Amino acid sequence: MFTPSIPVSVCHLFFSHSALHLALLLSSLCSYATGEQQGRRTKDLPNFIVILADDLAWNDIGAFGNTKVHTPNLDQLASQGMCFDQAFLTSSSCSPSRASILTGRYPHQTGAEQLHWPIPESQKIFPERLKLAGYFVAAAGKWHLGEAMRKHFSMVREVDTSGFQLPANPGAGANDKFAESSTGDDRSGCTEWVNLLRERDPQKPFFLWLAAVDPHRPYEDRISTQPHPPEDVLLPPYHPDTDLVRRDYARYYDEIRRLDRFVGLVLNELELQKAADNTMVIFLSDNGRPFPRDKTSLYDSGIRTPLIIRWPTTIKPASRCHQLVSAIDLAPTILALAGFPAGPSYVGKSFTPLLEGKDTAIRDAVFAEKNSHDYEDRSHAVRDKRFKYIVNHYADLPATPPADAARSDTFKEMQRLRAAGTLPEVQSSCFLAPRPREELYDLKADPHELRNIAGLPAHEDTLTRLRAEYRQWRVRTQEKTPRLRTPDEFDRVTGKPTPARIRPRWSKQKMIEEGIILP
Ligand SMILES: [Ca+2]
Repeated sequence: MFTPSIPVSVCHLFFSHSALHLALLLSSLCSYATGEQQGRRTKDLPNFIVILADDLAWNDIGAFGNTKVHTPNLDQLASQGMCFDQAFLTSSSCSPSRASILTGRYPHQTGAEQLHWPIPESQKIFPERLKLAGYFVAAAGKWHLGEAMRKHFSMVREVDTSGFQLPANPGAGANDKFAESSTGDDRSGCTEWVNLLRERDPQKPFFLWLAAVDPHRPYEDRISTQPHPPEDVLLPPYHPDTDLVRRDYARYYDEIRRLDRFVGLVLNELELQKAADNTMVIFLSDNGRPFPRDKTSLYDSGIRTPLIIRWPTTIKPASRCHQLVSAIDLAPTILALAGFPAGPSYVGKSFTPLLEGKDTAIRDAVFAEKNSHDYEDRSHAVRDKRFKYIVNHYADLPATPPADAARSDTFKEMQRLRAAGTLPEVQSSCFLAPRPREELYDLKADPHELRNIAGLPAHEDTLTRLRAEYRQWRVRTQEKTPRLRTPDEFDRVTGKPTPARIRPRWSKQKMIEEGIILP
C-alpha cells in the first residue's frame, strides 16, 4: 500500500497561500499515514475530469464570444464555473501540448517536443501520482501520448485514429491517401466518455482524461441535423471571405457542436451519479483552430485556450479570471488540490488562489514554443497581458500551415487567389519567406497580431524587456539550439508526403540514433 508523505515544511508552505478549506484538506492529508486511514480519507478527495478538445480556437465557443457556433453545454459549464480569459498553451501542436500539460513542463523539457514524439518513460506525469495515491485514473478518446505512459492509467479506451491522426501505413510517403477507418460519432473520440464514468471504481476518487478528436480535420459533411449556415460563420481578417472558406468553417463549427453534445452527456452523467459537487471539471483545447496562421502558430489563435473550470464547492458560478495562466500550471494545481506538493520536475505554478476568486497575479508572462510539426520550424514566444514577442529562428522558411490545414479548402483558396495576384497582404503571411526574425504585437490594439511593431522606436523598451524575459527563460529551462534541422514530412505546396515521412513516427531517441537529427 502506498503511503503518501508530505514533509512538515511543505505543509507550512501550502498553508501560507491557501484558503481555509484547502488548509483543512491538506492538514488532514499531511497527518494521515496508514492504509486504513487512507482508505477512509480518499473518499473525501476531489475528483477531476479533464475534457480536452482537439484543435479548437479559444474564441470559437459561445462562452468566449462566438455567438454563431452552437455550444449550449459548454456555455452552461461556463455559467456554473470560471472562464479563464488569459489561459495559454505552451505549444500549438497536438502531442507536444498534451505532453506539456501532463508533465507540467515546457515541450523542450519533455523529450516530446515534436509532433508524434512519444513521451519518454523517464518523464513524470501527474496522473501517475494520483494513481499511486489511490485514484481511479482513466483515459478515453485520443491518446497520442506514447506507449510508456499507458501504465500510469488504470484504463485506456483509445479511439482508432489510424486513418488520419497517426497513419499506420509503413514506408516513406508511399501514397497520399488518408483512409478513414470510422465515420460519424465514432470519429469524435467522445463515445466512450460516459461509459468510463459509469465503469469507474465507485470506491475511489477519480481522474478522467477525456480527449476528443473533434474538431480536428478531416471533416465529414452532414454530421449534424442542424448544420451551421456558411453565411453565419465569423471570419478573421487573415482568411479570404469566399464560399469555399465559409463552408470549411461551417464544417469546423459542426464538429464543435458535436463535441459540445458529448460534454453535455458527461455533465448529465455526473448529475445522475450525484458526483457533480465534488468533481472539478476542466475544459480546454490542445491547440488552436486547424486553419492557416492558426494551428501551430504562436499567435493567440494558436496558443490561447478556452479554459473553463467548474468546481461547485469552491468556484463562484459565472466568474471570469483575467490573470495569466499557462497549461503547465494545471499539473501543480491539480496535485495541490489532491494534497500533493508538485515535485521539482513540475515547472508551472499552482493557481488555486484564482479558483477561490482572488485576483492576484500567478505569473507575469507565459511562454510558448513551435517545433517541427509536419514542416520544420523553430520559434518561441513570450506573452504578457498586453504584448507578445516572437522570435523565428528559421526565418528563411515560410510559416507553412500544418499539413491538414495545408490540404484544406481554405488554404486552397488562399493559393488560388495568390496565383491570381488578388490575395491581400494581410492574408499572405503564410507564404512569406524570408519572414521577420522578430515580431512584436500590441494585443490590446491589434488582437489578430497583424501589425508587427518590433521595429518601431516607440516600442523599443517593450522589445528590450521581452527579449530579456525570453533569454532568461531559455537559460532557466535549458532550451538549446538543435545542431540539425528536421526534414519536412510533407510538401509545402501540395501537402503530399515526402520520403522523410515514416509511420509510426520514430521517437526523438530513435531519430538521434539514426542520425536524422542531432541533440
Ligand atoms: Ca490538436
